[in-house]
Amino acid sequence: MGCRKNLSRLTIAERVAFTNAVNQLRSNGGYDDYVEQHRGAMGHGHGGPAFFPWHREFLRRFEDDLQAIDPSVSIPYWDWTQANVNPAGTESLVWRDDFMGGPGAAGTGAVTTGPFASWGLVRNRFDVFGFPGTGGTIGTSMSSPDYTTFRSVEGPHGAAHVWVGGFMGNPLIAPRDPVFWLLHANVDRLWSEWITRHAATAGFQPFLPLSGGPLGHNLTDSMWPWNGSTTPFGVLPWTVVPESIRPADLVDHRALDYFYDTVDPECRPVVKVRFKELKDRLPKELKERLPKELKERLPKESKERLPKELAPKEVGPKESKEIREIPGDPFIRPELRPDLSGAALQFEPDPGVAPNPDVAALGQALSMRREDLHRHG
Ligand SMILES: [Cu+2]
Repeated sequence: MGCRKNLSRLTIAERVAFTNAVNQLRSNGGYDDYVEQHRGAMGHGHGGPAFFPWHREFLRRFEDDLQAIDPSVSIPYWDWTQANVNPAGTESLVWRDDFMGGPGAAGTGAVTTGPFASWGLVRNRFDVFGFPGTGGTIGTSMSSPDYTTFRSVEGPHGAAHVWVGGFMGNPLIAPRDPVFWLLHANVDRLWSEWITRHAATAGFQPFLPLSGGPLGHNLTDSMWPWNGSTTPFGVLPWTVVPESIRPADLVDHRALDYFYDTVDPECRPVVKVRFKELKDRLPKELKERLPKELKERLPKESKERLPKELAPKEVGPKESKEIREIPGDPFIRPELRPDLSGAALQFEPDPGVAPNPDVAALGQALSMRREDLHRHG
């Protein structure tokens, strides 16, 4: 799965990851095959109904190749109907050194900046704060539930190609400029948005015609180069096993396991507003739900879980009263208290025996102790 995001939402790390993967694919020799496929598909994937599904499959394969290099990468889209600048309006988010590089140089049109500076790209000398526009035309096409009307979006897409110019202005070599993928991700997003918007319309068809169109442009026609056909030329070696890829296989982008931030909930941008909503909503839900559960379940559970010997014993009023009634020393039960009566402590010296001074002293001490106890008893 991957989220195709508006390029203006990419982090610096995401920009770098994307351009790195594209550069690596080119170093691996896997990039130029795509340029060739596109060149061969002038009649197959352009100027007719198959324009949208053909490029969908084209992008999906390219994205697969990028993800084999870096699984975190998805193709960002360039919404060319609006300016893509930083909030202060001081920087372009497209034509910058850590992304697509700048416009072409005066005279030659050579692109000498950015991650693709060594590719020998050629572009117009456009204003990096400008943009192709065409949003009004696209909006009109999008509002119709009829595919034949919608697919006139191919026109504004062409205007964007021409605005970038250079390689991009020439359909035979347009994919040589990596901005091609960003422009076409936007075309693909528009198709997805249009389908989502009109899917509930009675009799809606995400693609037409079902039949009667030129070969390769009907719903269940297989499309070159993924059908093994050698017209206009064979696609070996990059597609070894002929496959039958038809427009019908491509009408649901979600089934192809990628998503758009403007269409799919999985991909919606997380912004501060959403966090604030969560913050406001959570305590409310807690009030509504959790206290009830706490009352009914949690205390009961904790009592049951407590070992028997640790469960608190109730102290009855009688027991506690008895403890308080013990006079004197509360730590000795009445029956165990020593007999401190006068008779028990009476000491009479033997008359036949000379008084032992120690015994006399002991008797004196005992008498004093007896008197002391009686006073406090
Ligand atoms: Cu194309």
